[in-house]
Amino acid sequence: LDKRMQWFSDAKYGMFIHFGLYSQLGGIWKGKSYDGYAEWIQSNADIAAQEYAMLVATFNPKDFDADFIAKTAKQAGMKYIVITTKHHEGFCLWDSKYTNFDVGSTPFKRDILKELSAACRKYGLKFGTYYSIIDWHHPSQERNLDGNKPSDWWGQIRMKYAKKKEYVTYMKNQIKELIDNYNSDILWFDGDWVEWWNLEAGADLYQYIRTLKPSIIINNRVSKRDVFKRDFGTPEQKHPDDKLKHYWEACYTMNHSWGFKTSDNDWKNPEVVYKKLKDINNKGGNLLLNVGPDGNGNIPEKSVEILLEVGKMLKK
Ligand code: FUL
Repeated sequence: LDKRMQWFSDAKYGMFIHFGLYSQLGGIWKGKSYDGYAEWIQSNADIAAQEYAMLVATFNPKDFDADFIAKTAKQAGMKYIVITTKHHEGFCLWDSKYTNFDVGSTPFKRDILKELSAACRKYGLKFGTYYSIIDWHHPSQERNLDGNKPSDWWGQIRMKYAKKKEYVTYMKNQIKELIDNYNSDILWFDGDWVEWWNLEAGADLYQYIRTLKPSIIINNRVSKRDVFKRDFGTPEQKHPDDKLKHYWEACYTMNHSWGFKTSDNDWKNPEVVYKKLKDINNKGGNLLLNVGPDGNGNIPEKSVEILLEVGKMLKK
């Protein structure tokens, strides 16, 4: 057993938060409701990056309450929180030195990561940061908007190879901010499936981060997930039937979408969530259960209800 992984394997249960510019849309663009994950709306509705970027001017989640979120997670029996600091859209929930496409440029201005990391410390929770490798806003990448959707839906993000080095430096600089300024305990990557992100690039990034903060825990999506495997596996909306030899954490939503979606009201019963948690834990895994705050920063009431209900069952 790896000492560095001890707290993680003891934790068993954490909160995932999907929050970004997309939270304002709730899955609707220009009056039309789009199928699929709400945080994917830029891609699903084929919105050009410049047009999408106008959402910065209206991002004002005035009800965002980090203390309430951390307190709720604690009451729910969770031991850590992982928040999307930068999802595929590229917008940063902290005031980054390396871009203006961040919360510092919104009317809201408040540093969401600063508030949430402080609240996590207050309630004795570990603080994790999700960071997407794919970035639909960064000039190094462009989505395929030529009208021919490739048959491989996931492959519609192109890297302009001349700018790849610049982007990797950007990632490293930002990740250093997440560690230096918010003392991130987990780096949770995503988007490793794109063809331009290879095993070597991932291994190099992993090493860089471990050097910055040796005790940090990094998910397997930092590199090609199925090959790289370290530090923990990340089955999504499913989990293995048997015990595994390596560390893992299954992530699940309580409805269907990760990002807030107005039309997505098909919530799991607290009993179902409780059973899932127990089953995952019995097989040696953690559950990372998602909430998607709306554009005002409020977690849907139904989510809070489920969290607290499951928390009660855990105390019995
Ligand atoms: C996926 C992403 O594409 C989804 O939007 C979500 O963040 C999920 C947890 O991971 O790969």
